[in-house]
Amino acid sequence: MSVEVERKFVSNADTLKSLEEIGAVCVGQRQFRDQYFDNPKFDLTLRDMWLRKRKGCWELKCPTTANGTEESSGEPSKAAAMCSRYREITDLPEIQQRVKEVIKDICEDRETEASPPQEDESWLGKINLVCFADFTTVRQSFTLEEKGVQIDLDQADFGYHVGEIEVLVPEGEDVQSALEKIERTAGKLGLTGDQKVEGKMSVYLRRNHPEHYANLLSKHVL
Ligand code: V4E
Repeated sequence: MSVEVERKFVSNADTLKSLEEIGAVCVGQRQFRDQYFDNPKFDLTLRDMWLRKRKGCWELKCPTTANGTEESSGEPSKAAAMCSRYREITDLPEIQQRVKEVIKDICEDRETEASPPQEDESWLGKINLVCFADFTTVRQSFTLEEKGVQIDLDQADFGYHVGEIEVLVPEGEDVQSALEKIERTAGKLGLTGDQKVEGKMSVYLRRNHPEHYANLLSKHVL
């Protein structure tokens, strides 16, 4: 398990030039389809839990609390405020267990606990999980000399472009150095704004599920 720390930024026609200027190296371009799942009441996403299938693999992103020096120093730094951090779980049995813990709270009459973790998709139906978002992204990825920093430029098939600076932190390690790496990279790229930039999902939900989008906004999930 690891914690993904990332800062999104507006990517435009000048971004590739800026990346070249700071010595970023393109390590490839790939295309993937993301399918996100939740029950009809959106019990997962209302808890800021994001279950998705990408290239045949399941991933669950869950909130994590800020840790390390940023917390002990009181007010979060600007770097911390601009970044999101999520625990990423990729082990299917653990994903199923965590999802069922949440859904079980709400649908206690459903027989999910006795089922062994399954590789097939019947577990989705048993807890009423349906696909609520389905889109494809073309992603160009870049690395920097700064160890562990990846920059992705995403172009979603519904017409939204976004960049992200990302550092993966092994579970239990301090996120502070990841925040510093991201802040340094943002500085090199000349990202001066202090407004959080919308992710693909946010834009997708605003267009396709406006009521749920408003609900997530009101609960400060987005
Ligand atoms: C919406 C959301 C999550 C789902 C994944 O979103 P995102 O990180 O934008 O997707 P992607 O394709 O870049 O994933 P990656 O390839 O990096 O794993 S996870 C958390 N959220 C909520 C959220 C938020 N509240 N604020 C921001 C800036 N982003 C996401």
